[in-house]
Amino acid sequence: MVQFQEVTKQSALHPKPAGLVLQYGTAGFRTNAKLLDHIMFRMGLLATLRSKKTKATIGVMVTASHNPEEDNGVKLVDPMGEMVTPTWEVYATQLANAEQDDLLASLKDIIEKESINMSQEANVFVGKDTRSSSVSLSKAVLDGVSALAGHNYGLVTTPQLHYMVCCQNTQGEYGEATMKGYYTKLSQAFIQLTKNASNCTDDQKHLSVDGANGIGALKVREMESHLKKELHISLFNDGSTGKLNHQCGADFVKVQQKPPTGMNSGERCCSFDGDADRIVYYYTDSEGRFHLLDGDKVATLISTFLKELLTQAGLDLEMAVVQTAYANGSSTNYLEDTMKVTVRCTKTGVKHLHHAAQEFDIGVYFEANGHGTVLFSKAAEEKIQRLAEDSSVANERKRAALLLRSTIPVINQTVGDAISDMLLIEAILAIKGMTIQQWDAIYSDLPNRQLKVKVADRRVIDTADAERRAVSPKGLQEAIDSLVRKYREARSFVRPSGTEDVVRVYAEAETQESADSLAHEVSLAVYRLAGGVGGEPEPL
Ligand code: G16
Repeated sequence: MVQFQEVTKQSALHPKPAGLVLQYGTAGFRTNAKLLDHIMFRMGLLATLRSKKTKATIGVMVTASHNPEEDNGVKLVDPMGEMVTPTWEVYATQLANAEQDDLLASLKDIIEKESINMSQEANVFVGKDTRSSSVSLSKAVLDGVSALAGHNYGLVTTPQLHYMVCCQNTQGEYGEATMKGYYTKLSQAFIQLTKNASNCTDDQKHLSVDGANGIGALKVREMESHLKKELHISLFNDGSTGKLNHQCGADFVKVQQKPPTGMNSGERCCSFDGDADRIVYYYTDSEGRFHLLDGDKVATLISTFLKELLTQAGLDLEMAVVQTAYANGSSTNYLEDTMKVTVRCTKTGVKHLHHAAQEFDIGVYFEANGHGTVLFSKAAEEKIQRLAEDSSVANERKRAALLLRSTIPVINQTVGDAISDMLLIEAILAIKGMTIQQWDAIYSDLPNRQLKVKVADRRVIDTADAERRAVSPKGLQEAIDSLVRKYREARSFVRPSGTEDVVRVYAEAETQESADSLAHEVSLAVYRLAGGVGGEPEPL
């Protein structure tokens, strides 16, 4: 077949280094950019097959998000803007690891297993972040789809690409599949929603944003003009001088628990990550103490706001908050015990949280690292709409229903989106007349610490119970259990990262000293029992 001849010809220009094996991880393939050319080409092929199979537009985003500048990566986006379905993650790994001579056979195998009609048209949207390697790597993706009609969006945030795919596949029902469409939808919804905030001063409308020297900085600048001064943004780490994610960005702020460089963090601030799908907030108080409001605090703020409105509207809709093992214990307790909200825990990776959130009328999902959004079921949206239009309901109920209805379009429901989350948070704070200090005071985080341990092969660690328990290597979980028993209000777990070649260690306890010491002791246990390399972890 002509198509296969073209694949053979093109793939010779994107050869696979013999013996290299890579896995479709937490958020796609991710490693040093130099190893990814053949992967990109092959993901272009796979996205084309997925498009033919689903008869819909598929997205390919070239980014390594929070990873350092020299890394890159790629993830596939399914028709409704969600992460690609797990069966196709398996195909992605299969195709990525087929040796050069076996590529065609591997491709044909997928076509056969999925009964793909190769004469079906395909459409693939491709986007990239600001990494220097993204230019040639996104070209490699396009080579993979070149025989077919691809649409290259060029520089976009990851959630913008998810949004475009969903708009395209809903024939515009979700929005217009252009950058202008994205800015217009979100900004108009934000302006409409914040009309419900009374007496908002200019100071309260001001926010400092750390763009992580990445794509989010470019895009927040573009968004600003659409906001009609309803939000005044001071942008830092805009990419003009600094390096991507270096000493800045949401991952740095969350893990280091300190403000990014180049920013005065005295007031309300937020940080995006390298592809703008995560957001964390923070401020430094008058005594110089840094306060982080991470994804758990964001989930609490949003779910409190929604729950209050549901109660006022008298709407019987089931709302849940979905978290991962990284969620601070205080947040889970607050949500369950004080707010009486259903809480679910899933494995790390927004794809897992997203699916769990879909099981509820309203699913608020956030990873502690600031990655998350809110999902409304179709039925929930319709109920809210009906109530908002019902002229017979009393004033308070009506106001709540109208507020709920205005909240929905501010949210990018396809995936976590730093720009959309920022607008939602800003609107909620304005409507509730709440300062960042009051938001922070909803509950107090248990002190915590995250560390990374280098091991020869991180796959030796296997976990269960939403990654809260290690089932291998032998003896590791017992070691963690006995270390945890030494501290008050303590908890710890370890898991292999799906985006970096490390094992992640999380610990929380009553005091920061205890959390630090527990994290260090657990790191040592990982190092000793799971084949650590590069020297034993030092105490903090
Ligand atoms: C990706 C995923 C997130 C995950 C993070 C870290 O984020 O989308 O869901 O929390 O990686 O994953 P891991 O601990 O497995 O390395 P991003 O922002 O880097 O795309």
